[in-house]
Amino acid sequence: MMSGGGWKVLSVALLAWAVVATSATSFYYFRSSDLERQVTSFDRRSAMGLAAVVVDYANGSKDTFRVFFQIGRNDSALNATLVALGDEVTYTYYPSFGDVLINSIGGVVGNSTHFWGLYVNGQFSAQGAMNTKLYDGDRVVWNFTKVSF
Ligand code: B12
Repeated sequence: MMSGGGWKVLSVALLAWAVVATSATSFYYFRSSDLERQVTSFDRRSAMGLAAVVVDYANGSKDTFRVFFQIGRNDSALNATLVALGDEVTYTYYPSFGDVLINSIGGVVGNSTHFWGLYVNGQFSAQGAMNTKLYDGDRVVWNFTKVSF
């Protein structure tokens, strides 16, 4: 048979245990969802993509390169082109567009009749190479295209 004092001690101990257990549970719950969020965003940031960069000189000569890039980091068509071709590419930055115009590839310079047209997955890009974002599996084609205007 427990005395009145004994019950009191037991109740206080149980109450203290309930408070500690509840605080610990919520602490670990929030900690784990925070970690989960960090892991998911790390995955998203570090996801890799693979693109093909094709240079079509429109004279029967074509070069193809495979370029890895990091989604959300260096995923522009310009970056893939520079990784593939390095200093074989020259370009001019236009602040008004916040983009670049590719002037020459492999020593072949755009002129009044031909320019280096940018295509992604067969579509003529509506923006320059810097603002054209790539996704895994994309195919970038630089085609020495006849000016039609
Ligand atoms: C002429 C022209 C071209 C010519 C420029 C050279 C020349 N011989 O004149 C050529 C054919 C090379 C060209 C190419 C492209 N062009 Co262009 N072009 C134009 C156009 C019709 C007129 C520009 C112009 O003469 N302005 C008058 C002069 C006085 O101003 P300027 O600032 O000095 O003009 C220069 C720049 O516009 C620059 N330029 C031309 N096109 C582009 C594209 C980009 C991304 C940049 C950074 C600069 C640039 O070249 C001009 C002459 O030096 C404009 C449409 C328009 N109405 O503005 C589209 C325009 C500027 N072009 C455009 C695009 C998308 C391209 C391409 C990326 C298309 C492609 N998928 O290949 C390519 C560039 C690819 C590469 N090699 O990097 C877009 C730009 C959209 C954007 N906000 O980024 C525009 C606005 C057309 C449109 N509405 O879609 N283009």
